[in-house]
Amino acid sequence: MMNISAPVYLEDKLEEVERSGKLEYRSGTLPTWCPGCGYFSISEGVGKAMTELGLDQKDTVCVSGIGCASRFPFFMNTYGFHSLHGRALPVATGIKVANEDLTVVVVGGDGDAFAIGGGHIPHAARRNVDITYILFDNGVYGLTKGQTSPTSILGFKTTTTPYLNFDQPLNPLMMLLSYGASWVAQAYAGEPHHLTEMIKAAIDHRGFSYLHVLSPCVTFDKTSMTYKNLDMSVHPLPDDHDASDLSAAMIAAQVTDHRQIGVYFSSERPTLSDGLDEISERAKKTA
Ligand SMILES: Cc1ncc(C[n+]2csc(CCOP(=O)(O)OP(=O)(O)O)c2C)c(N)n1
Ligand code: SF4
Repeated sequence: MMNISAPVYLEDKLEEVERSGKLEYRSGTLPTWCPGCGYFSISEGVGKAMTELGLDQKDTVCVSGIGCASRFPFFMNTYGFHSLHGRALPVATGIKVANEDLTVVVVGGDGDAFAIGGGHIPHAARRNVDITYILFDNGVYGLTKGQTSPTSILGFKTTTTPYLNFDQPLNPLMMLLSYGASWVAQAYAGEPHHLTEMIKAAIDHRGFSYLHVLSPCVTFDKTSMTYKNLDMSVHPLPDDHDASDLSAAMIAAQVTDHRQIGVYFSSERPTLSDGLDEISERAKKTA
């Protein structure tokens, strides 16, 4: 006899998760992401990291631009700012400078960050704004239905590249390292425990922390950055990697035959707010 199991509705599942009390950072708004999207794993990781770090929801702000990834603040029970395409970092910088006590987490997709928003990243990084930038990299424009992005791999067939993508993808890790980001790491949505640890470390870092998360778009990419391909190509950074050595981090970031996850680089220096506080003290003395 055929065994027909009862359907599971997302609303029921969410209620069950909420009753468990494990995801206090999730809002009552149901995620609109496609079933299987890597973003579920990232959002769960952020919630877990915030819980484990004991962050107060009233002191936490999630900021985004536009795209599937950028819908994230709606699904979080923190303060949120769904801003303009590519403009999350200037908004987040303003929030942090206005109130240093806030924990500011910026999220966005590869298009939002490196296409329209590409001009803002070097400045947030070099000024060492004390915020965390979590980049949801699926190598494609998801929200606008599957065009290539600046991180699309060579040979990727999309609606905008019917004869295959021939544009060299950017190397975001190399870019962030050379922009002067004081903390740079990579994680994978298919490795949720490691991902959560990386998110915690990123938020804990004092200064500009950049976490690049590889995350499959199950709807518009059936061939390139899929779970199957990433499961095979993602490996941890070597045990002897020295995250205090910028040159070592840059060498690791240039590995192309597989994807390495872990902390590439970590260093400490004054933040933008430190600099502004100092200037303000000096100005008061000369006034
Ligand atoms: C000024 C402006 N230009 C273009 C768009 C159209 N648009 C919306 S989202 C998007 C790209 C989204 O891709 P990505 O940032 O990679 O995020 P994903 O949807 O994959 O998470 C584009 C081009 C827009 N909303 N505003
Ligand atoms: S279109 Fe892609 S990135 Fe957007 S929610 Fe669906 S699977 Fe995720």
